[in-house]
Amino acid sequence: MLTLFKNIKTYLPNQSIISNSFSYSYEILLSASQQFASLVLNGKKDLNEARVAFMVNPGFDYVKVQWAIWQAGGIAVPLCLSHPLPSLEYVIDDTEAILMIVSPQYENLLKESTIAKNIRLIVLGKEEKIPLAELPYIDKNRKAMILYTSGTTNKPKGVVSTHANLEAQISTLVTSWEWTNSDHTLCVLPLHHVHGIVNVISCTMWSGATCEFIPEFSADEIFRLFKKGKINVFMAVPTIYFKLITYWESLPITEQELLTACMKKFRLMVCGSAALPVSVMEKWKIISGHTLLERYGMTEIGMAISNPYRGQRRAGYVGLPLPGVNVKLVNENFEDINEGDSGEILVKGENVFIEYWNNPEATVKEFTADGWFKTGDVAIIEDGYYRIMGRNSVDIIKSGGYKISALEIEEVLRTHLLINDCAVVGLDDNEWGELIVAALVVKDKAINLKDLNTWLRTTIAAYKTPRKYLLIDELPRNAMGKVTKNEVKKLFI
Ligand code: MCA
Ligand code: AMP
Repeated sequence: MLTLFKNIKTYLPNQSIISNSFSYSYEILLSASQQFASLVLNGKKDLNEARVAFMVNPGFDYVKVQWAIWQAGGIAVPLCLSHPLPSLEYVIDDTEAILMIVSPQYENLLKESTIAKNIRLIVLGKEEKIPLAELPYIDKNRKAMILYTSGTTNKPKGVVSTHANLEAQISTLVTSWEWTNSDHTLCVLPLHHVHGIVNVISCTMWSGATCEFIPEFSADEIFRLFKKGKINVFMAVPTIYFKLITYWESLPITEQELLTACMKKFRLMVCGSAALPVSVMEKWKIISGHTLLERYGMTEIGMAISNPYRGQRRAGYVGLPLPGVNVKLVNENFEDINEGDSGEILVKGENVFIEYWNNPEATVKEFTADGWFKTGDVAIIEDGYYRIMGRNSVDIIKSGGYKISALEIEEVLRTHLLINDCAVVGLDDNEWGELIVAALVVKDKAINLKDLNTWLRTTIAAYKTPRKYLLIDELPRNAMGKVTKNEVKKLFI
């Protein structure tokens, strides 16, 4: 992100951020972040890759804090705003964060915990003013960010990206999607994942463009801002496009026509994080006049494959490898496959993360001996375009664009006093992509499922909680005694 800070010098007067009805230039943003970096340094010369966790609302403050951490030499660890305390503490403990920065509304949630763990806490708005410090030199190969991703293990893993990784992820998108400083985008995504952090905010900042923020997803608010006629780039997950379509359909015809006219003037609309259903793509085309540009990415690699900005965007396909990203398909022995066969996607390039935090075993396991990252996603190439066919693991669920581990939910469910065993699976769903459901073998069939759900939400995020439960006597298993998740899915149909 060091190039980012160099780029900024050329567009200091441009409008960088609009949030909470205020507009900020790059000059203001940079100077506020440098001031804050001094506070973060707290007399030290360099944070030397110390982890700084932050729970900050989307907007000016978020970017200011993120840039301050980077300029002070720290590793930025953004926390999910909707996570309950145990999930937040998991990340804080795992990263061994030395500093925690929060928007005022999260102070009460985290205060006790930071005191108990002896972590310095900065509450925005209550920070002391200190003189501007000299900021350290940061090499590109230093670690910049840790994002937590759920996977085939029961605990989320910290994905460590360097400044060089992030720069590669951003620059390929800026070039391929032709970002310019006259672009104006709207950030509606959570900011503890690559989609919001890299594709939306960082590409905007790299280009000297404008990013407008809303505090949380709201179809009404998104359309209200679209109507102002400034926004020309929009990115979201399929569930959001689904929700926007439903909302648009509920509007009077005059309002629908007005919105369609506004959206037709956009330069680019992108969709990703989960498979875009062809029906959603087609409906969105009617509503907005745009053929959504679908792309494929992952926390560990940023974006790898994208439909073209200019050229054919094919429904049901994710396109071609982005410049600078090497992609290949392999069989289960990690050998190249024959043309026309499907295989696991492997990725190599400067965009690929360096390691899972504090987890060398997982790092070794997820790379081939010659350095290709194993995505676990299966694809096929048809007429030159990649099509995603599915995933290697049934234990990974994609719901609302979030990657969710069935194993993580099962582990928590099994700690409930009335549950003997369980199996969590994802069912195909038009709106959410997959809907999380759980089959339970219980000690007492009078178990109150509403209470169970409330209890679960005290430990894991609401978006990870099952939408449906089914009480069964026994889980379906194969001859080896392993639960057959495809059979579990059938029980719900
Ligand atoms: C929320 N709800 C859900 C989910 N999320 N139900 C099922 N599945 C979910 N995933 C439920 C809540 O529990 C709540 O239920 C109700 O929906 C409303 O909750 P709320 O949080 O208000 O939902 P929302 O605001 O309507 O959010 C929907 C959303 C959100 C905007 C689509 O899920 C979202 O922001 N998704 C984007 C995630 C994302 O950025 N993924 C990128 C990671 P109740 O009322 O019962 O409490 S992937 C990535 O970064 C890679 C690199 C990539 O390729 O991009
Ligand atoms: P995450 O780890 O949250 O970054 O999620 C990455 C995963 O999202 C990938 O491994 C894919 O399974 C899925 N994904 C991202 N983009 C797409 C897409 N366009 N189509 C299908 N799956 C996608």
